[in-house]
Amino acid sequence: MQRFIQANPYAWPWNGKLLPSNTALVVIDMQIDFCGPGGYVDKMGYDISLTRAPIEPLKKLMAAMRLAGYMLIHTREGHRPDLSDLPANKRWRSRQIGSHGVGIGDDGPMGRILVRGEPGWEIIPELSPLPGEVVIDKPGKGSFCATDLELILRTRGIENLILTGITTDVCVHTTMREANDRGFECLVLSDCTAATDPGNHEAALKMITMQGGVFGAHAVSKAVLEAIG
Ligand code: C5J
Repeated sequence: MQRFIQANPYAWPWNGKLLPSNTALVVIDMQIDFCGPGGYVDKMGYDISLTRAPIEPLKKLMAAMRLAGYMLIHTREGHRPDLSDLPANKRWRSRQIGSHGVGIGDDGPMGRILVRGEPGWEIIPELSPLPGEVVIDKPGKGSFCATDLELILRTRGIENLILTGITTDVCVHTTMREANDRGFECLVLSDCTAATDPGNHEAALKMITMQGGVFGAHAVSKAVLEAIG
């Protein structure tokens, strides 16, 4: 039996093979540094109400997908405490914006920004991973670069990825592009993602729909709940 999620520009996944055994929910970078007070995004002066918007829909979706037996994968962007995996240009650029030139690796109200083990680097408590769920620590924007994500997905027989989290235009898009080039079928959920700029969020979604779905498709979480319910 085929099963699809109503999505744009096509009913997803392409082949109707939507199963708990071949589909994973990926929750990208729902960390205090990106959506909590005193975190990196807050320090840069962006509005964290935007990056917090996905929290409630994600809570509902994660609960439903766990209940239905789907695999959940969480990611965290962050660097080693000695910053040996932080490219100098990434650090320099991160200091060009926001108050007092504080950037990645520097001290902030939530500890050192985007450094592993610091309070700001933690996933927000509302969306904490459950024991046994996969957590990927990534030094970059994409979730495949310098991680074992692809090995885990292939080992578990995952073909379809439902992508959520923040930010739509940066880490979600980079992960989607990396996944798409590796042959994974990607769906981005518009209400479970957000950007620090609403125009970028909309543009990032629109890009997915070009060329018949050049990177996959996008949908709202209600469509996923209906399909798996
Ligand atoms: C950014 C992310 N925007 N998680 N990281 O620097 O999108």
